[in-house]
Amino acid sequence: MQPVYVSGHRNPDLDSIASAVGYAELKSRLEPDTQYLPVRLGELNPQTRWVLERAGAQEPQYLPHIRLRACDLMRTQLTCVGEGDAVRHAGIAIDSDDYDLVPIVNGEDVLVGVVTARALARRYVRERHDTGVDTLAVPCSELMEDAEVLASPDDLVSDVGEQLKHSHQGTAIVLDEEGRPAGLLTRSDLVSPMRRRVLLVDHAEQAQAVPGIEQAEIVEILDHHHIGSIETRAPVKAVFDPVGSTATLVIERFRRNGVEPSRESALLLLGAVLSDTVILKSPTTTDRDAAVVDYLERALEIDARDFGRQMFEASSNVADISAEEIVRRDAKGYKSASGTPFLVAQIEVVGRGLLARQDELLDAMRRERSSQGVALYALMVTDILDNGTELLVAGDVGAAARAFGVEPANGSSSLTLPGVMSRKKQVAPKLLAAL
Ligand SMILES: [Mn+2]
Repeated sequence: MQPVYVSGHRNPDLDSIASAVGYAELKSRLEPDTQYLPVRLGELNPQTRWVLERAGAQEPQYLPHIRLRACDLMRTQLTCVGEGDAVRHAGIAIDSDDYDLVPIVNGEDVLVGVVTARALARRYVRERHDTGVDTLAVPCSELMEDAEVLASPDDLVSDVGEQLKHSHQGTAIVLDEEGRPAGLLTRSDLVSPMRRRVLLVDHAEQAQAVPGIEQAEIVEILDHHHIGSIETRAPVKAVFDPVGSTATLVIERFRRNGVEPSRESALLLLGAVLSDTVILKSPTTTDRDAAVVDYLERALEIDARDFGRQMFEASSNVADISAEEIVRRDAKGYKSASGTPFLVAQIEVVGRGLLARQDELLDAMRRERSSQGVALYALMVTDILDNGTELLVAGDVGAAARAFGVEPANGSSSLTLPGVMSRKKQVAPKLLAAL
């Protein structure tokens, strides 16, 4: 039986990975006859890697696509016959396996050709007729021909089918890396092929889903976003429940079923709730997210807020990134009402660690300001946990200070702006009006 892949969205975040791992664990425990396999659709972000490491959990397997592959459909019950064996053995194999051909292999079990039922019949009839001699004792190598359609286990069934259409043999031989037959695919296998199965967590948008989703069978959707563009052929259980994270829904289902998550999954899921809700502070947070965090805090015997803060600190670590890159990588250009060009960059941090590099950052900003020919270059150092921004300014600090109605500390090039988080809504408009 093929597994059910449990998949979050592309460019996976922690919630997508943790929910896939956690929900696959729960489903496997509830339905032991089905294998639920968590997968990832891309590289893990630093936050996810940090939590996986803390939890001692495995990185989920990478799933490049969910289109049907030769290995999903091929028949693995097959008899191969040695090239030196008598043709009689090929006949027996064809008869017992009910294929139209039999793979012929050398001493290393590597495919060297095929003997087809048609060739066998033709030869037998002709020689009986001509000579009255039973020819079934000659070696297979005498009757052998080249295999017309060869495939690798990962080849797409649609591609193999296309080749089979134009082949007389009507059967594809799937070879492993060493060239040994691993399975067979016949034309009749392609008539109404099965689909690979997937359970979607944390998304329901076709463009965010695993490539080939339109060919797959979606068995369930568990999500906390808006209802997206996914289409299904059959009715499926689909949940779109607006809580702070999909991990919240996963933990609620563990509890409802009286199942305790493993320690690894519990820590991953806790990280995911804290990540999506910015430690229960984002406006999307609900009481149910808080209840799940309470439960996990007790189950894991850890301080969730402290864990969350460490998680954000570890993943917002920019110590290794140069000042040039920090001031450049998320910079947006503007022109004020009076025609003054300026740039505002932003970096999200946790804690005040980055501000120790203030002089270095300001030097880089001054260089950028002159090379880009702007009047003012600002960098928002935004603390996502403390809900505030330290605005570093290269240019007329006094003018920027007046725009926000604050006083810069004596001789300082930085403004403290509590509650300011949004460049678009809280910073750019003020500078656009004031400069
Ligand atoms: Mn999410």
